[in-house]
Amino acid sequence: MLKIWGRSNSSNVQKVLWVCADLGIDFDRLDVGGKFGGNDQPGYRAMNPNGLVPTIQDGDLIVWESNTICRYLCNTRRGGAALYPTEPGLRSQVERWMDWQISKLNTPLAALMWGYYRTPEDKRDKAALEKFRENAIGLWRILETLLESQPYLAGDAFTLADIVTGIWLHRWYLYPIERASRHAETEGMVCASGNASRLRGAHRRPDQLNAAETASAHANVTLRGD
Ligand SMILES: N[C@@H](CCC(=O)N[C@@H](CS)C(=O)NCC(=O)O)C(=O)O
Repeated sequence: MLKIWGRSNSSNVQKVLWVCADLGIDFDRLDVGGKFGGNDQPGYRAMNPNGLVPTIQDGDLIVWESNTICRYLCNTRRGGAALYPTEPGLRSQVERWMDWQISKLNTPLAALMWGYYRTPEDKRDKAALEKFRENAIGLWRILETLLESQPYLAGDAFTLADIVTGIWLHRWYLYPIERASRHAETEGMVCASGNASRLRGAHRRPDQLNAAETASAHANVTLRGD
């Protein structure tokens, strides 16, 4: 059986759990990282030298890096091509948003999380947090603009692109910040558009989750542990 190391309140673990839920993959998950620790142990480091979660084991194979794990699961499990199309052109549309999530979106969204949930109020760098907030709004606006003309990030169907950005969109709506830009048009795009809420809503699919992990993508999506 597939083994997953990683606490379920980690954004990167949640991507993997979401894929498992959608594809009906059974797994054993071990709480590692955050308050559970274990990721600094030599045994864990031997699997994943970064000491980060998630890591998976499938047979003899160890895989780390959450987006890579998501692609691997889609490549090896029945039904995976729906989330990760095999046609090269369509696949590129999924992969570009997965790369974009890691290279662009992750930076301000993670910084806001650390700034608000890992930093005491009197130690927060308010100017930096404001910059990250504005940066994030600009990035969401890119998605909003795309979603004006198509239902999902890679086109007509829900894919890994929506999953890896969706976990951050969910958090974005939990942050104690003003999500609207100072500009009415950005406010309209980021906050009022049904597209944002559709993508956000995609995260809330408890019917798709197995009983053991319902909490991971639903009630147990907490910011503090990330
Ligand atoms: N690029 C890596 C990042 C992994 C990562 O940063 N994981 C965080 C949790 S979201 C982590 O392991 N933090 C240390 C901990 O939980 O103890 C991936 O996508 O898998």
